[in-house]
Amino acid sequence: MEAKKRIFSGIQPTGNLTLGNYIGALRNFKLLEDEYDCLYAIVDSHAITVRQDAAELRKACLRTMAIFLASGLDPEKNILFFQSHVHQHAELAWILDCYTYMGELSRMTQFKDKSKKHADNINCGLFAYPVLMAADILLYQTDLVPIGVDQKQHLELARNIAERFNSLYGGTFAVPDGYFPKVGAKVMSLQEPTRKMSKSDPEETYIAILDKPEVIRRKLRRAVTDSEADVRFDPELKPGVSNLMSILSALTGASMDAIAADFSGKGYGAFKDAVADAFVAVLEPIQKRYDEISADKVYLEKVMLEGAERADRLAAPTMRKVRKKVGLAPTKL
Ligand code: ATP
Ligand code: LTN
Repeated sequence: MEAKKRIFSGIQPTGNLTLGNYIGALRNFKLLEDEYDCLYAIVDSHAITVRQDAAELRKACLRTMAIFLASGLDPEKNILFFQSHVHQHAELAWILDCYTYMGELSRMTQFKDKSKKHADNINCGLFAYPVLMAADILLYQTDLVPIGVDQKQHLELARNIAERFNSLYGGTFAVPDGYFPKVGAKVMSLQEPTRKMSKSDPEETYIAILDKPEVIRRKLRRAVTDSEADVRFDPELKPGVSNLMSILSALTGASMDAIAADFSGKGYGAFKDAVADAFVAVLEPIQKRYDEISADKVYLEKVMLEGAERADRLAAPTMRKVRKKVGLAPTKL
């Protein structure tokens, strides 16, 4: 039997996971779990590239693991773990730092955006963030990386680093491809629909996976649209309405034409209510499971320890190979 292809992806435990994280990443994680051999990490080391409150970050880590499980990911089929529990991520990142150019990292749009947002803390970790992400991926000989389009540039860099290393030392890393959702690869902010919905932005700009129905309805009623009244897909002229249409389409499978026809002449109020209903229908069962899982600390601990052990075993052969190729001191003479 042919071995299954390998998947790796990560989500930062920063703030509350949003509907963008769900549609762009989490939902695909679940869809891919049978066909591939999957590792899904909560990338806590990435989270400290911006200043975090330690107690809050610790809580967000566990919350994120509970959301992984509540969204249906099976911890037997998938390896679910915390990045910082598997030391090879940091180890490989250091080595890959030495094979990545300052110029390449300076061009990363996420670095430019985050540098603007955190002008008082433009640290080396923020700059080297994409190298740690490359290490996450390359450590496991990953074939496919399910991500939202905002991460495309980072994946491209990981591919370049892998190819550079392979051409210097011979085949060491698999060169990974991206896997992007067909609809909803970039869910936009509810308040500024030309910007990505982001969990580190203010509350009213996103729907969180754990938002209660009344909060979802309130946020949607306040979502920015335009001064017309027709539900029509036109991201240039009608970014707000088009974003809500994309989300509705991603959640229900309805085409843009069908959505436009359904709401023709009904105005934005009815449209927003329908979008809210679709959110609630998808999120309510996840929230119910979340409440059960997050109360079960013994189970959460078991999942995270087993995940880290399994990931560690898969990471070890790549790390041995890399150490040898670059000439680090052998551990056995
Ligand atoms: P932060 O605001 O803290 O930078 P984020 O909301 O961008 O976080 P990440 O943890 O960086 O979330 O992203 C996890 C995954 O979710 C990535 O694959 C990313 O591409 C995807 N993702 C994040 N936001 C969106 C979005 N608005 N639309 C589609 N996918 C998204
Ligand atoms: N950089 C990503 C999170 C992330 C990731 C990864 C995604 C870290 N390591 C490896 C895919 C594969 C982000 O900011 N969304």
